Amino acid sequence: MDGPGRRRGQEGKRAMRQFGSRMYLRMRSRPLPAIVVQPLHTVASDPQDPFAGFCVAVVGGREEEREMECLLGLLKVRVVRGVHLAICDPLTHSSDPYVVLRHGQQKVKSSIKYRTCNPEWNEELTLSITNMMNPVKIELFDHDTFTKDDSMGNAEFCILNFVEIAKQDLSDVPDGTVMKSIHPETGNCLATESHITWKDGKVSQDIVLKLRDTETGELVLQLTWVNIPGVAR
Ligand SMILES: [Ca+2]
Repeated sequence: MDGPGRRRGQEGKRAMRQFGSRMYLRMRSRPLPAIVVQPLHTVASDPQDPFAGFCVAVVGGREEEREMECLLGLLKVRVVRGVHLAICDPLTHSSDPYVVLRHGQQKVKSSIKYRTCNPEWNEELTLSITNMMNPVKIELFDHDTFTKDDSMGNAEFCILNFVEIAKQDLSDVPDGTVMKSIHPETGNCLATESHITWKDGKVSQDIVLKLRDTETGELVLQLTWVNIPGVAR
Protein backbone atom coordinates (compact mmCIF):
# COMPACT_ATOMS: atom_id res chain seq x y z
CA MET A 1 0.00 0.00 0.00
CA ASP A 2 1.48 3.37 -0.99
CA GLY A 3 0.82 7.09 -0.60
CA PRO A 4 -2.60 8.07 0.72
CA GLY A 5 -3.63 4.47 1.29
CA ARG A 6 -0.63 3.83 3.53
CA ARG A 7 -1.17 7.07 5.40
CA ARG A 8 -4.81 6.22 5.87
CA GLY A 9 -3.81 2.83 7.19
CA GLN A 10 -1.48 4.35 9.74
CA GLU A 11 -4.08 6.88 10.80
CA GLY A 12 -6.62 4.10 11.05
CA LYS A 13 -4.50 2.08 13.44
CA ARG A 14 -3.93 5.21 15.49
CA ALA A 15 -7.67 5.88 15.61
CA MET A 16 -8.34 2.32 16.76
CA ARG A 17 -5.91 2.76 19.63
CA GLN A 18 -7.32 6.14 20.58
CA PHE A 19 -11.01 5.47 20.64
CA GLY A 20 -12.98 2.81 22.40
CA SER A 21 -16.69 2.00 22.06
CA ARG A 22 -18.86 0.29 19.53
CA MET A 23 -18.62 0.42 15.83
CA TYR A 24 -20.29 -1.69 13.23
CA LEU A 25 -17.99 -2.82 10.50
CA ARG A 26 -18.80 -4.01 7.07
CA MET A 27 -16.33 -5.52 4.73
CA ARG A 28 -16.49 -3.97 1.31
CA SER A 29 -15.21 -7.12 -0.32
CA ARG A 30 -17.94 -9.38 1.02
CA PRO A 31 -21.72 -9.36 0.72
CA LEU A 32 -22.44 -8.20 4.27
CA PRO A 33 -22.21 -11.25 6.44
CA ALA A 34 -20.51 -9.62 8.71
CA ILE A 35 -21.51 -6.99 10.85
CA VAL A 36 -18.66 -7.12 13.36
CA VAL A 37 -18.78 -5.20 16.61
CA GLN A 38 -15.41 -3.79 17.54
CA PRO A 39 -14.27 -1.92 20.65
CA LEU A 40 -13.88 1.39 18.95
CA HIS A 41 -15.29 4.88 19.32
CA THR A 42 -17.10 6.28 16.37
CA VAL A 43 -15.09 8.82 14.47
CA ALA A 44 -17.79 9.50 11.94
CA SER A 45 -19.39 12.68 13.11
CA ASP A 46 -16.89 15.30 11.99
CA PRO A 47 -17.19 16.18 8.30
CA GLN A 48 -13.64 17.58 8.43
CA ASP A 49 -12.36 14.28 9.70
CA PRO A 50 -10.82 12.31 6.82
CA PHE A 51 -11.85 9.27 8.75
CA ALA A 52 -15.55 9.98 8.75
CA GLY A 53 -17.12 6.61 8.14
CA PHE A 54 -13.85 4.87 7.34
CA CYS A 55 -11.12 3.23 9.25
CA VAL A 56 -8.62 0.44 9.01
CA ALA A 57 -9.09 -2.96 10.57
CA VAL A 58 -6.61 -5.71 11.20
CA VAL A 59 -8.36 -8.91 10.21
CA GLY A 60 -6.92 -12.39 10.53
CA GLY A 61 -3.47 -11.07 11.29
CA ARG A 62 -3.30 -9.34 7.93
CA GLU A 63 -3.51 -5.60 7.70
CA GLU A 64 -6.00 -4.49 5.12
CA GLU A 65 -7.90 -1.38 4.38
CA ARG A 66 -11.58 -1.93 4.91
CA GLU A 67 -14.66 0.16 4.70
CA MET A 68 -16.46 0.40 7.96
CA GLU A 69 -19.89 1.82 8.46
CA CYS A 70 -20.64 3.43 11.76
CA LEU A 71 -23.95 3.04 13.48
CA LEU A 72 -25.33 6.56 13.22
CA GLY A 73 -28.55 6.05 15.16
CA LEU A 74 -32.01 4.53 14.94
CA LEU A 75 -34.69 5.52 12.47
CA LYS A 76 -38.19 4.95 13.82
CA VAL A 77 -40.66 4.69 10.97
CA ARG A 78 -44.27 4.98 12.06
CA VAL A 79 -46.38 3.36 9.37
CA VAL A 80 -49.50 5.44 9.84
CA ARG A 81 -51.95 4.43 7.12
CA GLY A 82 -52.50 3.45 3.52
CA VAL A 83 -54.94 5.40 1.36
CA HIS A 84 -56.90 4.08 -1.63
CA LEU A 85 -54.72 1.01 -2.03
CA ALA A 86 -55.31 -1.38 -4.92
CA ILE A 87 -58.04 -4.04 -4.77
CA CYS A 88 -56.32 -7.43 -4.95
CA ASP A 89 -59.11 -9.75 -3.78
CA PRO A 90 -62.01 -9.33 -6.25
CA LEU A 91 -64.34 -11.57 -4.21
CA THR A 92 -64.26 -9.29 -1.20
CA HIS A 93 -63.54 -6.17 -3.30
CA SER A 94 -60.67 -5.35 -0.95
CA SER A 95 -57.14 -6.40 0.06
CA ASP A 96 -55.20 -7.63 3.09
CA PRO A 97 -52.26 -5.23 3.04
CA TYR A 98 -48.98 -5.21 4.93
CA VAL A 99 -45.85 -3.12 4.55
CA VAL A 100 -42.23 -4.27 4.19
CA LEU A 101 -39.41 -1.78 4.82
CA ARG A 102 -35.84 -2.47 3.69
CA HIS A 103 -32.66 -0.57 4.40
CA GLY A 104 -29.43 -2.20 3.30
CA GLN A 105 -29.68 -5.78 4.53
CA GLN A 106 -32.42 -5.05 7.07
CA LYS A 107 -36.03 -5.96 6.50
CA VAL A 108 -38.95 -5.20 8.82
CA LYS A 109 -42.68 -5.81 8.37
CA SER A 110 -45.92 -4.37 9.64
CA SER A 111 -48.89 -6.49 10.66
CA ILE A 112 -51.52 -7.51 8.12
CA LYS A 113 -54.75 -5.50 8.02
CA TYR A 114 -57.55 -7.67 6.66
CA ARG A 115 -60.17 -6.68 4.12
CA THR A 116 -59.37 -3.04 3.69
CA CYS A 117 -57.88 -0.72 1.08
CA ASN A 118 -57.54 2.08 3.65
CA PRO A 119 -55.62 0.35 6.44
CA GLU A 120 -54.74 2.15 9.68
CA TRP A 121 -51.57 0.58 11.04
CA ASN A 122 -50.12 3.24 13.30
CA GLU A 123 -47.21 0.88 13.93
CA GLU A 124 -43.63 1.83 14.66
CA LEU A 125 -40.85 -0.09 12.88
CA THR A 126 -37.19 0.50 13.67
CA LEU A 127 -34.18 0.48 11.35
CA SER A 128 -30.58 0.95 12.44
CA ILE A 129 -28.88 3.40 10.15
CA THR A 130 -25.28 2.86 9.16
CA ASN A 131 -25.25 4.49 5.75
CA MET A 132 -27.39 7.57 5.19
CA MET A 133 -26.81 7.33 1.43
CA ASN A 134 -28.98 4.20 1.31
CA PRO A 135 -32.67 4.98 0.81
CA VAL A 136 -35.42 3.20 2.72
CA LYS A 137 -37.28 0.95 0.27
CA ILE A 138 -40.91 0.05 0.76
CA GLU A 139 -43.15 -2.57 -0.73
CA LEU A 140 -46.77 -3.27 0.04
CA PHE A 141 -48.26 -6.74 -0.34
CA ASP A 142 -51.70 -8.27 -0.24
CA HIS A 143 -51.65 -11.31 2.05
CA ASP A 144 -53.23 -14.44 0.56
CA THR A 145 -53.76 -17.65 2.49
CA PHE A 146 -53.42 -20.18 -0.31
CA THR A 147 -51.46 -18.34 -2.99
CA LYS A 148 -48.37 -16.17 -3.15
CA ASP A 149 -48.86 -12.65 -1.78
CA ASP A 150 -49.44 -10.03 -4.48
CA SER A 151 -47.46 -6.83 -4.73
CA MET A 152 -49.55 -3.71 -4.13
CA GLY A 153 -46.86 -1.25 -5.21
CA ASN A 154 -43.60 0.11 -3.94
CA ALA A 155 -41.81 3.36 -3.12
CA GLU A 156 -38.63 4.62 -1.54
CA PHE A 157 -37.47 7.69 0.31
CA CYS A 158 -34.10 9.33 0.86
CA ILE A 159 -32.96 9.81 4.47
CA LEU A 160 -29.88 11.93 3.76
CA ASN A 161 -31.38 15.32 4.70
CA PHE A 162 -33.18 13.85 7.67
CA VAL A 163 -30.08 12.20 9.17
CA GLU A 164 -27.87 15.21 8.49
CA ILE A 165 -30.30 17.44 10.38
CA ALA A 166 -30.85 14.87 13.14
CA LYS A 167 -27.10 14.62 13.81
CA GLN A 168 -26.78 18.36 14.44
CA ASP A 169 -26.93 19.95 17.87
CA LEU A 170 -30.36 21.62 17.75
CA SER A 171 -30.62 22.55 21.42
CA ASP A 172 -30.69 26.29 20.58
CA VAL A 173 -33.27 25.92 17.79
CA PRO A 174 -36.80 27.05 18.76
CA ASP A 175 -39.34 24.28 19.24
CA GLY A 176 -41.53 23.72 16.18
CA THR A 177 -38.97 24.96 13.64
CA VAL A 178 -39.28 23.52 10.13
CA MET A 179 -35.66 22.67 9.33
CA LYS A 180 -36.23 21.74 5.69
CA SER A 181 -39.07 21.24 3.22
CA ILE A 182 -38.79 18.68 0.44
CA HIS A 183 -40.99 19.02 -2.62
CA PRO A 184 -42.50 16.22 -4.69
CA GLU A 185 -40.56 15.78 -7.94
CA THR A 186 -39.78 13.15 -10.54
CA GLY A 187 -36.80 11.79 -8.61
CA ASN A 188 -38.71 11.02 -5.39
CA CYS A 189 -41.97 9.29 -4.50
CA LEU A 190 -43.46 12.15 -2.49
CA ALA A 191 -47.15 12.80 -3.02
CA THR A 192 -47.08 16.04 -1.01
CA GLU A 193 -44.49 18.43 0.38
CA SER A 194 -42.64 16.87 3.31
CA HIS A 195 -41.27 18.82 6.29
CA ILE A 196 -38.36 17.94 8.56
CA THR A 197 -39.25 19.48 11.91
CA TRP A 198 -37.60 20.03 15.27
CA LYS A 199 -40.34 19.60 17.87
CA ASP A 200 -40.52 18.39 21.47
CA GLY A 201 -36.79 17.66 21.47
CA LYS A 202 -37.00 15.39 18.43
CA VAL A 203 -36.37 15.59 14.71
CA SER A 204 -39.34 14.22 12.80
CA GLN A 205 -40.56 14.10 9.22
CA ASP A 206 -44.06 13.47 7.88
CA ILE A 207 -44.08 11.71 4.53
CA VAL A 208 -46.86 10.83 2.09
CA LEU A 209 -45.59 8.47 -0.60
CA LYS A 210 -47.22 7.82 -3.94
CA LEU A 211 -46.89 4.11 -4.68
CA ARG A 212 -45.27 3.01 -7.94
CA ASP A 213 -46.05 -0.01 -10.13
CA THR A 214 -49.70 -0.05 -9.10
CA GLU A 215 -52.89 1.70 -10.21
CA THR A 216 -53.54 3.56 -7.01
CA GLY A 217 -52.41 4.11 -3.46
CA GLU A 218 -50.53 6.33 -1.07
CA LEU A 219 -48.73 5.50 2.16
CA VAL A 220 -48.46 7.87 5.13
CA LEU A 221 -45.34 7.61 7.31
CA GLN A 222 -43.77 9.56 10.13
CA LEU A 223 -40.04 9.40 10.81
CA THR A 224 -38.33 10.15 14.10
CA TRP A 225 -34.68 9.84 15.01
CA VAL A 226 -33.13 8.28 18.10
CA ASN A 227 -29.50 9.00 18.95
CA ILE A 228 -27.63 6.19 20.60
CA PRO A 229 -25.73 6.95 23.82
CA GLY A 230 -22.00 6.76 23.21
CA VAL A 231 -22.31 7.42 19.48
CA ALA A 232 -20.88 10.83 18.65
CA ARG A 233 -23.11 13.43 17.07
CA1 LIG B 1 -55.69 -11.21 -0.02
